[in-house]
Amino acid sequence: MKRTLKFVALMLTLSTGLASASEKMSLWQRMQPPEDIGTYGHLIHYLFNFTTYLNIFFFGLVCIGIFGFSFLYSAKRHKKPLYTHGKNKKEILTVVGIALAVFIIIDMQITRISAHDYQTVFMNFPKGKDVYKVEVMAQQWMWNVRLPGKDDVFNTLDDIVTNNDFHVPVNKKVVFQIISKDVIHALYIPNIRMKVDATPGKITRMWAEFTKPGIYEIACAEICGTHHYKMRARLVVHDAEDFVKWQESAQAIALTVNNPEEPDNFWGWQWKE
Ligand SMILES: [Cu+2]
Repeated sequence: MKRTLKFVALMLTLSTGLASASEKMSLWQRMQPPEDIGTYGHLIHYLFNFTTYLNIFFFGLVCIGIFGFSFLYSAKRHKKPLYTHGKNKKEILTVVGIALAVFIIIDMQITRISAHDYQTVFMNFPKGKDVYKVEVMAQQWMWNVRLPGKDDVFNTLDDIVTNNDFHVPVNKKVVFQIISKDVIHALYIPNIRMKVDATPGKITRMWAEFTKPGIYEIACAEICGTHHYKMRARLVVHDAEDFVKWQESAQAIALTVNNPEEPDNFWGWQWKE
């Protein structure tokens, strides 16, 4: 009895605690995806919604079929069962017709949209001097972030290196080149609806343009070991003025801490255009 009371008391404390933590947001708000701050987040959003709504629609249709036919053809209404094997021409044509229509109108449409976005946007990497380059090395359990510094060349003494801390300018094309030191991780930025695997021995890439200054979250989206959860990182999107200030201070620190005697600190690579 005492134990039960204790349990109820604990549950009550927990539930009130949870309630106060989420007071500011309604259930509906909490169910929404994080704010989209990428120029192409809407493309992924669209495809995701398209498939979700279609699934809901077909789920409803199947439910209506199952429960509707069970009701219409129950033993009460149909004493004598009707056996059909769906072998006549009309039945076969109906089934094949519906299957083909679903495949052409829905599946091929989804494939067409995603292939188009993939080719024209996500794999169409910006190049040149205006690109803001970031090298990322994932490891158990941390994100190492490297910026080329003033000389725009990686693995030199003026590189800015941070841990679990990403800094990018607003409204600029940002390219991430990613690698892993140990196991497979995945760089996930929910606010732009993008993620890409970090694989040992192979550089993967992702690019984006952030449209709103602020502080956002980065996560590892691949179970990578005991402390996988620790790979929660911070993404700071700076406005133009703020960015210059941050860059100057980070550059100054980098020049004092980068030690040429420690080759382990120079894990970067030559940028792959
Ligand atoms: Cu990880």
